[in-house]
Amino acid sequence: FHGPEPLLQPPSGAVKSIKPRWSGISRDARQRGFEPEAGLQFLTPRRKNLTFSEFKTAVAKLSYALNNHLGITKNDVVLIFAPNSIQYPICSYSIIALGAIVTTVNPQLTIEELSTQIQDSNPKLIITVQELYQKLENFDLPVVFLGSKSSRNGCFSYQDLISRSGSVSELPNVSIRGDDTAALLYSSGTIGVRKGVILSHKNFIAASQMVTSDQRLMGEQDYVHLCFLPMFHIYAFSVILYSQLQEGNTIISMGKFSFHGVLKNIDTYRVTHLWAVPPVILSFTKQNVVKRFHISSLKVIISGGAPLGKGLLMECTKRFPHVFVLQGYGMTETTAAISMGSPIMGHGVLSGSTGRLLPGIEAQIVSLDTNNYESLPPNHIGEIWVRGASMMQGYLNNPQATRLKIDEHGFVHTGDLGYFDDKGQLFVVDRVKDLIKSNGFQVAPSELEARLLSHSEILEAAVIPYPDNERGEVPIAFVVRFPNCFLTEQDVNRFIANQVAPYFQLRRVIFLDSIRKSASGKILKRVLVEEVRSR
Ligand code: AYL
Repeated sequence: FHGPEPLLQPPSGAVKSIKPRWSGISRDARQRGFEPEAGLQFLTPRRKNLTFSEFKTAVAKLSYALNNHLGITKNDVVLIFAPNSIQYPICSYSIIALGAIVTTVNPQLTIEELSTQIQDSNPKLIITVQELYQKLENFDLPVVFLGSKSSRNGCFSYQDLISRSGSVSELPNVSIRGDDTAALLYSSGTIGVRKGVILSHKNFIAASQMVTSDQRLMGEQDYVHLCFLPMFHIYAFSVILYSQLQEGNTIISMGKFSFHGVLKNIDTYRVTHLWAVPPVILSFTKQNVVKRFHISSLKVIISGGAPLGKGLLMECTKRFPHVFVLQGYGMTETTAAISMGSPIMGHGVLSGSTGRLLPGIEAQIVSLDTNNYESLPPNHIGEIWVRGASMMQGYLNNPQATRLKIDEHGFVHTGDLGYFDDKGQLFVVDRVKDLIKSNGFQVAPSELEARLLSHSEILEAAVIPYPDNERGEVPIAFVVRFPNCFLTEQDVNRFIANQVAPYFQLRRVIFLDSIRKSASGKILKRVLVEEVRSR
């Protein structure tokens, strides 16, 4: 299901809390011919754009219906199991406005994985689309379909619920405190079990203030953010939806990433900001930009979610010379962003760093070699620990995992390896657990992956450790070749051998048709470990 590609469009200062920037329709939107009809409109699933006041009314109507017709009240959990759409943020905020808790699910999860999340989070209601219903049939829970009709008995349709709310246009009057839970987002579980991350209202407020602080310095502008990243994931949920809507920016919702679709949307909607993950940057650098699209509106491309080699960043900058290509770093447990490059401050630009810490975040780099948690000076690599108002409240039903992640001083132990340079720019190297330890030396798989990707015949690459009796571990590589390329294992070995110390030469190269990635662009290393075992 990737339906039509709707968009959220802000005018009318209804949602603004600081100062109404939008009065009527924006200049830019007018030029683009998005002018909405006067007054509030009845929302139908086919409507393709929304003003801020229409958005607020839709949230008010849906919260009213969730409360009055489906009995959802404060602290109840509601699960959204759906692809990106214009209704996604409406549903999320309707739940949160009631003081209830939203939990989101990747539509690609299997029934078993879904079942684990349902047991853990105990939702009272599921919001989904017809196409995904098959996976939900065996759960005895009320269901709302995002659409105009519900084809099943005992289920409700979004449209029906909105209609039942009549003339309601104000948000529910519920007492909500900053520490109340707003969302339960599940960590990606690329290595271990997925855990429910408890995020409060205060966490989201802090995160969105941090992420948009830079835009405020840039002055009043009509920014347009493209959202093809999945809305169920913290990256899109916090950094794009929550933060940009509260800032009064336009969001263009895209169902699924395609290079062609992205260029077309940049052209049509004059997109200024594009949020991406490394595989997307990779596809930008390895495909030709289609000349017939006008992409001059694009100002910033931000990559995050997984390591991005400096080589790729440079390549992408060459492809889009008028654009700042930057990195952001964050995690679900920190309500997304910890650090981010800034075009105005000039940090993170072309350096390969993830920028400087966002305002209000403290960090230290802690030595891996000792057990006394020594804090390291600039240019020394260690584990990144962070603290601030956007740190999670803990993991749901898992006090032990919570204690391991957040210490008594409030520092989140990220499990990531990195360092600060002299200018305070944070470089994220890789995950501590993914490091390959060979003969007492350590190498980050991301470093070898970046070297492999610099080969003109290699489309995708991944490196994992492999047990070795003599050396402890050795690196092995998975490579996807460009179509019609006949690179051999020997060629790849030779290419790497010329660049690294002998103990980091590849023990084996396995050619694949594709490499599976998580929603946030992380290589699913456990899938690769199984792949090696099966050979
Ligand atoms: P989760 N470089 C290297 N690794 C990264 C980076 C980066 N720029 N960003 C995230 N990661 C890895 O919970 C890192 O291992 O959230 C981190 O612990 O799915 C893990 O991803 C967290 O994975 C933003 C805001 C990116 C958010 C995000 C992604 C949050 C991913 C940029 O500005």
